[in-house]
Amino acid sequence: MEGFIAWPREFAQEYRKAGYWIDKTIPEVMEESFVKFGSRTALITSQGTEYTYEELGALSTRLALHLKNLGLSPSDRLVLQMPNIAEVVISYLATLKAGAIPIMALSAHREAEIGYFAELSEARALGIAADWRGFDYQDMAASVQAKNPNLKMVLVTKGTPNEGYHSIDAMLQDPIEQRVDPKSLPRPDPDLPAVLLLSGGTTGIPKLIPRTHNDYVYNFLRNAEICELDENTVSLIAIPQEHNFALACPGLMGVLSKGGCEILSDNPSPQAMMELIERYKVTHCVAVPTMIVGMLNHSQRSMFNLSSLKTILTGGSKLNPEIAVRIRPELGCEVQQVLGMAEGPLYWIRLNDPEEVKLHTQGRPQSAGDEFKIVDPTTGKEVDAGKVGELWCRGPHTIRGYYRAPDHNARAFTDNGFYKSGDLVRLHHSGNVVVEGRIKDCINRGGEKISDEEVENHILAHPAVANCAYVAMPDPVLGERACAYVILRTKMELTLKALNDFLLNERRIAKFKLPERLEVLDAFPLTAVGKINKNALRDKIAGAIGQERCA
Ligand code: OOB
Repeated sequence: MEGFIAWPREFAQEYRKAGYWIDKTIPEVMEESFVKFGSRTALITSQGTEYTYEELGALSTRLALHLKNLGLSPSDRLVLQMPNIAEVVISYLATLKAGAIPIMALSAHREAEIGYFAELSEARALGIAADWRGFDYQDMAASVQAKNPNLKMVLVTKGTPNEGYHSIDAMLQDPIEQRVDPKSLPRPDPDLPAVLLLSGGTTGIPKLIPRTHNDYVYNFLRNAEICELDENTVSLIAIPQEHNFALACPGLMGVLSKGGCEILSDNPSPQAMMELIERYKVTHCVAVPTMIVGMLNHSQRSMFNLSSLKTILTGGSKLNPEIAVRIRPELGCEVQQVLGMAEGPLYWIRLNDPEEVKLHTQGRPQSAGDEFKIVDPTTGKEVDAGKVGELWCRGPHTIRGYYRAPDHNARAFTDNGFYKSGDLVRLHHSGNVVVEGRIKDCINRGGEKISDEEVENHILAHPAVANCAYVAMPDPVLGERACAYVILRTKMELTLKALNDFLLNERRIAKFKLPERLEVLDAFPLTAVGKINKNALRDKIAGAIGQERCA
């Protein structure tokens, strides 16, 4: 596939020999579960819909046949953008069954992001919910289509489709499998991309991450083992289903591979999460640290029966040890940390690790086939044991390159295929890594990653702005929020509201990327080589916030 970088042959051979790659496609592995666990409940949504394994299997095959009928061909890209509703799961599985490649967008994305993914991937289809939380996704689809003639097919759920668009709900009602043989669905090559994930943590504009059937199947099967999932697992997912953590770490597919049940919720508030934990006797809760803090500090926590909870799986941003120690005494369950990346690397705590390791480190590689180094990013030489350096990773579930991004790949990967994560870590004496910071220019807003450069480009388009720097400021709830430093053009004025109105209405970017503070300067501090000194700006805003809190 053009724009996709495969693992070198000798590595592929080794990964097969070691049994990591089993040459099954994602639909094949899922189908085994649909047959094996037939009448068990596979999925319950916070909107109250429930599906058995059999039903999920049958409905996703039905929709796949309809997609094929509409002209979706093997390897076509489909941008999947839905909130946490059952249709996101069914459409994801159906896209794979049709041999097409879903691009896992977030429902928070807007025209800027969706248009960019559609253009970069030359997507043929877009799957959306008609409108959700007051936003009209069909309007957005029309604008994206106007600029992307490849985007022929818009598939719509939860509402009446506009003219020329197709109703997913109607297709799910129409038993096409009685007319078209499901065996006519294609079988993709397991060495080729199955899914395109979005990069969270990279420097620069967002990238698309090709995950192959072989690498992604291994990813979720291995994660399901590490998290000790089984048929009795009830897993609550209230982060976006399209996120790698929710999809495959072990996520939806890990739970389904073991016969468990996923509770999919579109409400990430601590109250809603605790209600669902009690109602469905949730055993495994997937949460970014902000959600854990929310549950721990919720004033009515004692009103909920959380006794079913065995483990909270957490990652996406750093869990402070002070929070980690409160989890067992206050929530009555274990915490299992993961340092994960959509690019593939996964460092997991194991459930039988000593307390010190569980609470103070972010884990070790999921696989014996994973290699990692902690290096001085300027020289590429490994740092002394226990010292902080950049984490570089290579292995059977770590990509060798972003999709259609040759220039960036030359910077983000070493010549021998290590992915330069941009995360600063140190090796704990137990062999686990501890995250100490990062060198990549992005903001981690409660686990949601935002690229500085992407938003800076939008801010620079504002007529009042001469120059800008978008930097992280510390936040007690989300860990970080974004602050925009700007230099204004002569005689111009700008308020945060005016800037954000511009970003939302003119540039049409996702709301979670909006700066939450605006600072106007006459000049920026510069580094020795004349670049904007972002570290100095980050220190400046952190200092200002610290002082305001004390005042
Ligand atoms: C997960 O994936 P992404 O791609 O959204 O973000 C990756 C970045 C990492 O490079 C790191 O900077 C940060 O998120 N991160 C953590 C962390 N887990 C991820 N930082 C500190 N502590 C952790 N435990 O965020 C992701 C993917 C799969 C599973 C879980 C999270």
